[in-house]
Amino acid sequence: VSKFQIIDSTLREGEQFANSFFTLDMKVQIAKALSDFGVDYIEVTSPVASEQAKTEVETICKLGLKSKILTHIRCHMHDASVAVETGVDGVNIFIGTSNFLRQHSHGKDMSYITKSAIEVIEFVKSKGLEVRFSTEDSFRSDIVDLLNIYTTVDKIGVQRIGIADTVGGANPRQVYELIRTVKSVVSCDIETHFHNDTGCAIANAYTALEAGAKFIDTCVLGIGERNGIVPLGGFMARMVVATPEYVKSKYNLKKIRDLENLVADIVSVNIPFNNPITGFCAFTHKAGIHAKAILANPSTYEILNPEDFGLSRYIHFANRLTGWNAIKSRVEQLNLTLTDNQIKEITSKIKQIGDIRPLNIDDVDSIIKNFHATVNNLEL
Ligand code: HCA
Ligand code: CU
Repeated sequence: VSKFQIIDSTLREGEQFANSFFTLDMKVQIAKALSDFGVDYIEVTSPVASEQAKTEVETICKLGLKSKILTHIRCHMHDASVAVETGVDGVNIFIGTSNFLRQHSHGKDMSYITKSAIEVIEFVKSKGLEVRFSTEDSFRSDIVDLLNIYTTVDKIGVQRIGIADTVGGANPRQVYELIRTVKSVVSCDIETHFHNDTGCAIANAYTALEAGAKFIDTCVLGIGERNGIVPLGGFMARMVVATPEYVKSKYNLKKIRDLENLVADIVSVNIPFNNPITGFCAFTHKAGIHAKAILANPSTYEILNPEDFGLSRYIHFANRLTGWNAIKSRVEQLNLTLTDNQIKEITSKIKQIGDIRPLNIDDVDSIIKNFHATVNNLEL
């Protein structure tokens, strides 16, 4: 899984998310934020999609970002001839190879697909640009068709071939097998694209790397067609555990929160409560047993360190599952002094009330302060 690279498609796949409406200025802001975070490639909507789309690709290419810029096109000479003039570093070509797509989408057979793939790839290469060739709906395509087309394009000399789970139905074991098989017949790198319809996108991306893929397509917050693809933040959570030095030295993890907030704002969604890293409770510990251990050593109940992302952990002490260690830490935060026995007494009061109704921080703070005032005979 080491030395993977990220191709972020927030500005292409992400534009296919139901809520997305990107102005040029928004696209520029997102592209800059992605580059600051450190994604290796940024994939942008095809310049033939509309007049504005063409301006967007050209403008983003002129920003001089650290990330390389790709545009995503159909396997057509016309699309390719427009794409190579935009200033991109490379072109991501795709075409549907499953029966579903051949019958209900473009209606072409494999020999036509192969012929046009060769023509388009050779043309893009002749312009000195990177080329990737991907089959859409790879997991429902015939394996013989896939291996034929991949070996053909590999011989012409593409940088990467792409494997796409367009409908999000693949599971990690299928991913491992397909990538292993393809890897055994090509010499170029393998890129993957996983939709998240069945909740396997991150797991599939990770397994793809284990099987020898090198490039993973992501989107900020996973936005894309339907419920989207591999989310950049969640994928980083997975990878920082798998390969901490590489991830921390290469990607600017402290920018994840701002990047997600930027995109969430632009597409008018909230960060999901259970989002890896940035969900509001991602580093909140609640049960007394957890709180005690976390206060002693955070790694007891944390696989991710919030500080790596510029975030902090939180002990949720205002509830009936709380324990006296959590309350003690709150007492210290309030700068009060009480004995352990006194704190245990307060804790049982809090638990009694917590059995009857939800508590908030203010409630608990008042209980602590009243108790403190009483034992010290102070006026509040
Ligand atoms: C689509 C295309 C695609 C392309 C993936 C790729 C997919 O919108 O249907 O270029 O590898 O999911 O198949 O996003
Ligand atoms: Cu897709």
